[in-house]
Amino acid sequence: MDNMLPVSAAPSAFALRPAQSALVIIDMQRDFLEPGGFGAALGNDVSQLRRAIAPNQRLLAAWRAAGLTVIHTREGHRPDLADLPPAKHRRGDAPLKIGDAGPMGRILVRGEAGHDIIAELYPIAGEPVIDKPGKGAFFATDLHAILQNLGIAQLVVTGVTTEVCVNTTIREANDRGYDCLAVADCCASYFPEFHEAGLRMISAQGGIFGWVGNSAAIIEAISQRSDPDA
Ligand code: TIU
Repeated sequence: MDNMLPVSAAPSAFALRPAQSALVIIDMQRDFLEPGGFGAALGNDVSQLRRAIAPNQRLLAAWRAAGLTVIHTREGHRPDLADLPPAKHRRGDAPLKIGDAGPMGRILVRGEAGHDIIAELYPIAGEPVIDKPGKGAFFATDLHAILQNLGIAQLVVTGVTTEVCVNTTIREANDRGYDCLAVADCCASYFPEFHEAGLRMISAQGGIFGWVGNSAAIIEAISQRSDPDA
């Protein structure tokens, strides 16, 4: 039986069981975090998201050092756009749409530079990367099967954006029976007020979708675990 590490969180302490938990880093892609990508094409200020990079680097380093499961996701589409719903394609009044050529290649298309994960958080060998066509990481992907095969029951969720892909993924995970801990300082939105509201929606009503905590508390907990004297 895996040891249980209490992590300070809202609405109550999260009972982290490291061997049954995965760090799920949502869509930390150049298309969302760097100028010229999908986020910017939608009219957003990408600098709002960049504050989450350093906290994610610290949490990812500690999580890897403890030997725990890491999963990355990327939002994007096939080069032929056959998996792009016309409704999603039409949405927004941006001059550049999904599939159009931008400064980092075709917007939100798999295999293009902008679709890939930022260098600061790049996956290493053995860390599954989930390519997803939607906002939620479970829709039309093999994430649930991968988590089941690994015996994962808890998700520690970070990434962008708080109210869109992070929230959608946590809601999907909640309905599939996972306990989710959203990491506030490792998530970000183009809209600070949506970031705050997106987190409150998770932990409100006694944790209707899960828990909200901070990276420092998680790092402290898992560092104690890897310390033989702790
Ligand atoms: N636009 C926006 O806030 N987000 C997305 O389109 N995708 C993700 O959140 N990854």
